[in-house]
Amino acid sequence: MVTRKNIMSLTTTEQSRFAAAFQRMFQGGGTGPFARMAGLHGYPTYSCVHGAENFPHWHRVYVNEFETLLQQAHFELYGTRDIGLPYWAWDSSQSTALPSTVAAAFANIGSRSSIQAVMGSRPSSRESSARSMYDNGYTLLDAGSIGRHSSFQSAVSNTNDLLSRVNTMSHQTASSLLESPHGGIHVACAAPMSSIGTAGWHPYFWLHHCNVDRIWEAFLAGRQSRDGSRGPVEAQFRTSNPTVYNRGLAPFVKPNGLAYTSTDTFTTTAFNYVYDTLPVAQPIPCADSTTTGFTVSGGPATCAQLAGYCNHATHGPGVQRVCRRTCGVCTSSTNVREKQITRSAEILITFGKRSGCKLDLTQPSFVVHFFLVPTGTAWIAPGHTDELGPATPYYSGDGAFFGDAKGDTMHHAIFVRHIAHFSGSISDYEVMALYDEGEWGGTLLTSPTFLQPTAECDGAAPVPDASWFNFTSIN
Ligand SMILES: [Cu+2]
Repeated sequence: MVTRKNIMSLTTTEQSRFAAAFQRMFQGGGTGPFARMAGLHGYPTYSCVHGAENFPHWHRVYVNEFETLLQQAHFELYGTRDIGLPYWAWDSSQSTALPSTVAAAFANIGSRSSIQAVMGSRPSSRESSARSMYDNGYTLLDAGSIGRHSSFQSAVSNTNDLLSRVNTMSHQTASSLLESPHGGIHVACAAPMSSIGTAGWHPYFWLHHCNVDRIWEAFLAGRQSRDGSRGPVEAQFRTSNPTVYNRGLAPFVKPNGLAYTSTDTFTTTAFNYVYDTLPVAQPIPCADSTTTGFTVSGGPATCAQLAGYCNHATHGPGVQRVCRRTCGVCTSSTNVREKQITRSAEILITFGKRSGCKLDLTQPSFVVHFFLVPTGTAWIAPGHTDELGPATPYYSGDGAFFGDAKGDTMHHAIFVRHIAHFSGSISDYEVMALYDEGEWGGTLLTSPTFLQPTAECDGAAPVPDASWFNFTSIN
């Protein structure tokens, strides 16, 4: 049994051994362990499961297969398989950084020569995101940039909502509420993490999905503590969605040669690992004062110190946007984010259409930002993602669509989900949406011109209207 640990809590020796074993997986290029695992998610094999209730189950097996190969590499180097895949605890504060040893090991993975060596051959023009990764390589975003992305902040907030009700949530709700912030983290990490086809080739993918699995484990443990065992939560999946429950988690097979199905995945000990700790719901911290990007009197500016600058008439819109984004949420002494809308009721806003003109996974990733505007109120749409934050009037957060420019055309009806807090009755509000293409610093569009034509739309691009938004009470 191995223990999966927070990557920030690894000892110096554990850090360097993980980094060395991870790098060793790149040996063998296009047929080596890393390429075999990365290629299973999207390009070139597209085996991943998204938008279905067995999303956590398929990824649990997938991440464990990667861990097994990591253990093999560790064995070749150190003569022991005693290493668990570390997780990136993006759900809690101060967790978007990596230890310097690991960061150094990851630094050159995206360089053009490195990515071309591990991919082995150039993707066809049909695979536009994979080809772009091969031709250009990529730069890993630093932790601060990822942490400031609105999708990251919404993912943390929505995951906290999930964690606050792990004992009572149904299997289906938990699965879909986990997938949505999971996609937000993908989008916040930018290309190639933001495309289904290329995400597996990004080193953060493995640490991210380890944490997604850990959050799922917190849900299973929460239901177990209420129900006395994991039987009832599994029975809920089996009886309400038998087709998906019984579906093989291809291409993975058990040691006995039979296909894994969801029933094999309800404990981690069956896969020979445990987590050091499981996440619990916690208050959302304000942006760290050191990440405001400003200095006052030679030191990092706190939000309280910045307030005077933010309101200064001579500072341009760029400064003011950053101020609103990083500091609009601070209360000076407690450093705790204030919810703009009273937390008296919560709903799930679902964006997407189940029939007719709809999205599919060939759609590139994007973000939908939701505003709950009291009916009859004049509303001026913000023009830039920098203007978005909990202090933006009527802003309730966002949901990320994690798709791909090209690739699997078999799956459909992927939905963006967002939990909104509001007071009164939802019928007193109008939901407004703005769209952006998901990269840091984007222009906000009132109409998503980047949506791709789909067959269901008779070859036209879908145009979302009010019928694309659904509300479900989750109280
Ligand atoms: Cu993912």
